[in-house]
Amino acid sequence: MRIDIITIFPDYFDGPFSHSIIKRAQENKLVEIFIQDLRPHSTNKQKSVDDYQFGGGSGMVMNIQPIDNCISKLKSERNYDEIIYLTPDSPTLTQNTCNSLSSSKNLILLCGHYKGIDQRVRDHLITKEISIGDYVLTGGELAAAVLTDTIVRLIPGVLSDETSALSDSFQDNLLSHPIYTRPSEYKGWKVPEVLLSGNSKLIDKWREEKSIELTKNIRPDLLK
Ligand code: 6GU
Repeated sequence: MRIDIITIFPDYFDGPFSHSIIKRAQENKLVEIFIQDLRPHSTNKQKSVDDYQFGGGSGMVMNIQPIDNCISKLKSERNYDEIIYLTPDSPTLTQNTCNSLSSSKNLILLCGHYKGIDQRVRDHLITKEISIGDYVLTGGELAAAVLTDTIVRLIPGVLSDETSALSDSFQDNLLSHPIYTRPSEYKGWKVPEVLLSGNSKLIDKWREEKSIELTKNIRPDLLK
């Protein structure tokens, strides 16, 4: 898979993809992540990428020209499965969306900024819009990093234990059961007896019951 992230803050991504599983996925050529700096695509002298809103109102709006230029160049080089704009005023990301995006070959992620983006970008250049939750971030970069992480970990071969993505919270609309490791007792706090029993049938039953109980208490909306 190839992911191109279009941003006005290319340095932002020095951190998120340089560690642990996502770093190894790139080293193993399971994914290539390219950070595309938007500003050089601006054709004006100041290399500006935003302007005032028609009709008045506070906040700057990202121009269509540099974005169109950047997306057009990328599209001339390969076909993209989706061109995604990260913005809070759009459908919320779910594990289902992550699952289906994880079989893409090429993706573009566009990070929004300022007040927003010229609507014509959304109408004519973008194929999918995603929010990562009902709260507002200062920009789309963090959301793009979140989306990239959720997708990359689902690419076959990225997680060492193939089953571990399948047992994630949300894959079956249930939260994960509690997990423990040694010691079996710490400061008098004990690990549930059943997990030490060696009886895998009982353990599976306990885990399923705990998953359902936790989901009922914490995320009843998932059970509907
Ligand atoms: Cl995708 N962008 C911003 N700026 N804020 C968000 C978001 C995206 N998703 C949730 N909040």
